Amino acid sequence: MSTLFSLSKEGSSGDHEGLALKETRITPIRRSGRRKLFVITGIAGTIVVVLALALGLGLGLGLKKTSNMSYVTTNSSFLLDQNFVVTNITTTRYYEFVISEATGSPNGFERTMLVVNNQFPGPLVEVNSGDELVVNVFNQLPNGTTIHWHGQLQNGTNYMDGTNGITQCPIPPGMNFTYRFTINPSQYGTFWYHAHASTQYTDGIYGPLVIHSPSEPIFGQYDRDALVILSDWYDVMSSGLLTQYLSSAGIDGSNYGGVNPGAEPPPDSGLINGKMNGSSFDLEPNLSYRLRIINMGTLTEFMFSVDSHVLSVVEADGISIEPVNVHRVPIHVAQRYSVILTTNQTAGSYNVRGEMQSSCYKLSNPNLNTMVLATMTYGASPTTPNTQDWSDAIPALCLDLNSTMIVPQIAMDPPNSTDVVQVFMSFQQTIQSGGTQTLAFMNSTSWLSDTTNPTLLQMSKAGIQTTFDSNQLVVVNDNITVFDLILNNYDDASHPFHLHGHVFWILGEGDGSYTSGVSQLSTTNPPRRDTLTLPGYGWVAIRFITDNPGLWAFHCHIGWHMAAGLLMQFADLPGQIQQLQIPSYLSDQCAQQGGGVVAN
Ligand SMILES: *[C@@H]1O[C@H](CO)[C@@H](O)[C@H](O)[C@H]1NC(C)=O
Ligand SMILES: *[C@@H]1O[C@H](CO)[C@@H](O)[C@H](O)[C@H]1NC(C)=O
Ligand SMILES: *[C@@H]1O[C@H](CO)[C@@H](O)[C@H](O)[C@H]1NC(C)=O
Ligand SMILES: *[C@@H]1O[C@H](CO)[C@@H](O)[C@H](O)[C@H]1NC(C)=O
Ligand SMILES: *[C@@H]1O[C@H](CO)[C@@H](O)[C@H](O)[C@H]1NC(C)=O
Ligand SMILES: *[C@@H]1O[C@H](CO)[C@@H](O)[C@H](O)[C@H]1NC(C)=O
Ligand SMILES: *[C@@H]1O[C@H](CO)[C@@H](O)[C@H](O)[C@H]1NC(C)=O
Ligand SMILES: *[C@@H]1O[C@H](CO)[C@@H](O)[C@H](O)[C@H]1NC(C)=O
Ligand SMILES: *[C@@H]1O[C@H](CO)[C@@H](O)[C@H](O)[C@H]1NC(C)=O
Ligand SMILES: *[C@@H]1O[C@H](CO)[C@@H](O)[C@H](O)[C@H]1NC(C)=O
Ligand SMILES: *[C@@H]1O[C@H](CO)[C@@H](O)[C@H](O)[C@H]1NC(C)=O
Ligand SMILES: *[C@@H]1O[C@H](CO)[C@@H](O)[C@H](O)[C@H]1NC(C)=O
Ligand SMILES: [Cu+2]
Repeated sequence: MSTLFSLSKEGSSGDHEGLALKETRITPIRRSGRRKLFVITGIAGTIVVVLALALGLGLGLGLKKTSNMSYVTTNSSFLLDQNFVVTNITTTRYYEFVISEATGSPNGFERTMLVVNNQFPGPLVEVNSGDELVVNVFNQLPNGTTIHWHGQLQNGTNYMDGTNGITQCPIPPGMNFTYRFTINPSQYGTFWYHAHASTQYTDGIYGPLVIHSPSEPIFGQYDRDALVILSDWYDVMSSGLLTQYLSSAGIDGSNYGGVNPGAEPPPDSGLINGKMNGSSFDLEPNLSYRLRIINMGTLTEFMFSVDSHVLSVVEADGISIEPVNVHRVPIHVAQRYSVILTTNQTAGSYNVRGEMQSSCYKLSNPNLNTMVLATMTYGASPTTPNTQDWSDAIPALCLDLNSTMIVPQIAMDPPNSTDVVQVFMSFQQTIQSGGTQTLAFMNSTSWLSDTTNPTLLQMSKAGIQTTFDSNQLVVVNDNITVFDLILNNYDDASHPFHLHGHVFWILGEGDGSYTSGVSQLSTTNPPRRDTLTLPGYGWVAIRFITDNPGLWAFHCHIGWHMAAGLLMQFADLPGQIQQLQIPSYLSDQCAQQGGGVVAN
């Protein structure tokens, strides 16, 4: 079966006969030749998977202690340095990243982790808008890896986007890749970086990227900066869980109330700044703090709050917004919000809460404590807080902060669209030799990375290419196009979608399927961001301009879903791709791939 994309010129009629809602999930479709690594046969294959997991646990509990792997460190403070000079005079900032395995126990359970510079979360990268950023990544893992700079426009440097199979090949073990790019002068706010190969970031390869600017509308309107990194956490390596997730039987449901092929592994814990229930924010009284909240998790939407403190939301994904007061902020995977918190209540200690929205999972984990706590203290010695949570109910909708609350301070109406792309995402059972497998689809394509010939290199060699192998859905358009992208969800769960290399406008969202001319769209200063949540059995309409030459992933940021294929690509201005200054070591590393190992 081959799925080749050619640009649909007729625009969207909004209808999609034959794809009835709720029926798609179980439509079996026949595919072959995919994911041989994960194809298992009958009972024997299941035993192999189970044994592999048991072995993994054994290693985790026993052998590891005798190895000479170093122990991860976690910073005790996540306050930003007040002496960082925010300026529009640009400079070059150098970082060295060593990616390696290490032993750690963020939730009290010791395991092998994958980390940057032996730190978890990874080191802070702090720059001004317009700075050049140089990060040499030295891969000391036994597997290939890449580092993606989430939300960076990478205008003219698509090859520094760090996306396995799209903009580069995995950095081979023992090799370096130097990421060098200019932070777009128009960008500031809260970002992050993470591994973009298979589900590696789930094991710990992630950290914050803060971009300052005197031009940021909220610059100078608060006293101090602090990071709040939320993540979900597993007791075992993600690679084993991924093999189970993509297997015929699915995740071993015995711990979770039954077998459910296609259901994501639910996490074992949640973390705030790399710790379960142990982080502390030691603040000064009577100051305003900008809390930069980043969800670096793999599956979980969090509801963030601080007892007795109203939060004023001022940033969403790097865009300053009109301040809006809330008690709680919902934040899905890969999203960021900044909130201003004023330390003007009674001196003492307060609970900081990251409540995991486990109702969004397909499988529940009875051992998961969904209320992740940290302690905020000012004007007193820290004690265990006995403060009360806000009493307002949390809607179990698994949705974003209401769009009506996201009003960009720098108002910008989008230009009129010149083209429409409609896409349907679904999970479908596929038939493989000897079993079935639940994969994720954008239209009829389930993505599989080409780790030896990324689509960017294909295009840089071939010029304007419009046909790709059957695992790539690529929208190619050689003119600057203003796209309306309509994404319809045939799954009951919501999905946080991220578009690389662009900031998009959110024109609308709703239940059911989008209907042209009926579904409400807004083009008056709509929210702009880089990651949004597509509602379960719903739709979103976003608008963006294809003025950034290169290949850009558009994918669900739930690690399991991307690895199951929930990714498509946009090729902007392919006529300019051959002019990109792709470093020769990028293609050299493609020639050095081991071959055969499928690593989405
Ligand atoms: C840089 O910032 C200074 C002071 O904040 C301002 O006067 C100047 O116009 C800015 N320069 C540019 C190029 O933006
Ligand atoms: C952790 O602490 C070290 C040393 O104080 C500092 O260099 C680094 O930037 C800190 N990392 C984060 C994420 O704050
Ligand atoms: C390397 O990849 C293999 C195959 O996916 C996996 O079994 C193994 O756990 C990975 N190792 C690390 C350290 O990620
Ligand atoms: C990779 O980078 C590290 C740190 O800069 C350096 O020590 C090492 O020699 C480099 N390795 C290779 C293969 O270039
Ligand atoms: C959090 O940690 C404190 C101190 O170690 C402990 O008393 C408390 O029971 C823990 N709470 C949870 C929910 O784990
Ligand atoms: C605390 O600060 C917030 C935000 O500035 C303000 O709305 C509130 O009234 C203040 N409360 C007290 C007790 O001063
Ligand atoms: C904050 O300032 C007010 C008024 O200046 C003062 O009464 C109060 O004690 C201060 N709060 C703390 C915790 O120091
Ligand atoms: C968002 O807010 C608007 C205006 O308050 C309201 O009409 C709408 O129902 C809200 N949407 C959701 C999903 O809560
Ligand atoms: C954009 O579309 C609107 C509504 O269709 C139309 O009134 C307007 O003239 C268009 N603007 C431009 C610049 O084409
Ligand atoms: C996805 O499928 C729909 C319905 O068949 C079609 O209209 C649309 O053009 C397809 N989108 C892409 C990007 O191929
Ligand atoms: C790009 O635009 C030009 C002029 O409007 C048109 O002739 C050409 O067909 C367009 N190319 C594509 C690939 O749409
Ligand atoms: C990228 O740079 C080109 C050329 O300077 C410019 O026309 C385009 O608008 C830029 N795109 C973005 C997303 O910054
Ligand atoms: Cu998803």
